[in-house]
Amino acid sequence: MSKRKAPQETLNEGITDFLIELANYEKNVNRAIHKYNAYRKAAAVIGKYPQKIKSGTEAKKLDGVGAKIAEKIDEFLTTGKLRKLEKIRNDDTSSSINFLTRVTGIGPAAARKFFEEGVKTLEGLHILTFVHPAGRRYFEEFEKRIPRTEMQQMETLILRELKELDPEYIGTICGSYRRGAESSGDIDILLTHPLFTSQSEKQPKLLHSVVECLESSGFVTDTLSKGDTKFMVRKCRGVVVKDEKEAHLHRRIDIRLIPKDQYYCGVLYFTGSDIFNKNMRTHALEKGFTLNEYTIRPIGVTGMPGEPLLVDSEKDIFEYIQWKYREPKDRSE
Ligand code: DCP
Ligand code: MG
Repeated sequence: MSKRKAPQETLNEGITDFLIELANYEKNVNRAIHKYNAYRKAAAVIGKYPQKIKSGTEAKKLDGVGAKIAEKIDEFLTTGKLRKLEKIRNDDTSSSINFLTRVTGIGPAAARKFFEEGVKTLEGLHILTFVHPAGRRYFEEFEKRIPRTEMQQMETLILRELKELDPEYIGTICGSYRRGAESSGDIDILLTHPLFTSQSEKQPKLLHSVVECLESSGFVTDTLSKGDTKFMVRKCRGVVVKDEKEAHLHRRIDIRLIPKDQYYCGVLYFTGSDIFNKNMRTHALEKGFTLNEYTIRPIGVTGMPGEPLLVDSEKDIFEYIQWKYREPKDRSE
């Protein structure tokens, strides 16, 4: 998963940018996840709105834009800025914590702890040995979006390596790329293999051999963590890019090995978007199911979730909850 949501290029870019900045502030500095969700949701609907918004009242007609956000939109449209944001940007605590959360490996809680211990800058971070060196070394490179053409090349390269290693592997590049985005923050790869199910023994070797293969071909240069299902590696050498400067950039690759029977719940979840996932989970609950990144389970009369249902495709999940199937490109919210 990438650390930052990049600003979307739309008609209402100015508005969606400030909403996303406010969302990140609420998440990283205040740890106010509901406010974060509200800003993200508003940014998503406004991002999809086909006209240039001229007033808060106009925006308020959209589902997800309330009175307070409408007021901010008015302020932004009339003055070209937002006092609240100016204040946040000038505040030492907020800007330092926000900054620290941009480093791979540092979440909001750790960022606050570092800040309280006096670490405010990347320089300060260099003395912290427990932040993974790659998270610091490639800090700036990881903030650069990956163009779709490069994503496509990496997809081809990775799927080819998988096939050569063992044709039984199934791999999907999820995330914003699968939703058709013109650029992505990272590469989210989900892997499975028929030998690995939630009932079988763990198969860490299935993941390790893929990573080793990508390492030995020089594609992957650093590995962030070697757990048995979660995994982070990166690099983009061996990829032809338009801009020479981009040929040397390191990219974040997030690889996860998932049991075969949970694969499609995983693919659905990691395809996102996060807002779409939330809406789908809410709909599932209304229909009496609990859905997460691993399983879909019916909720019984006692209110307890039952056994996971059999899932053999994303479509199965939509069918269980009686929701019309949506192609990945239509899953922004
Ligand atoms: N996800 C989620 N809730 C979260 C984090 C992630 O539902 N809190 C899911 C939906 C995301 C997917 O995981 O689409 C991948 O996470 P990313 O952060 O990589 O998001 P994207 O791939 O959508 O965007 P980007 O292009 O910035 O990587
Ligand atoms: Mg991503």
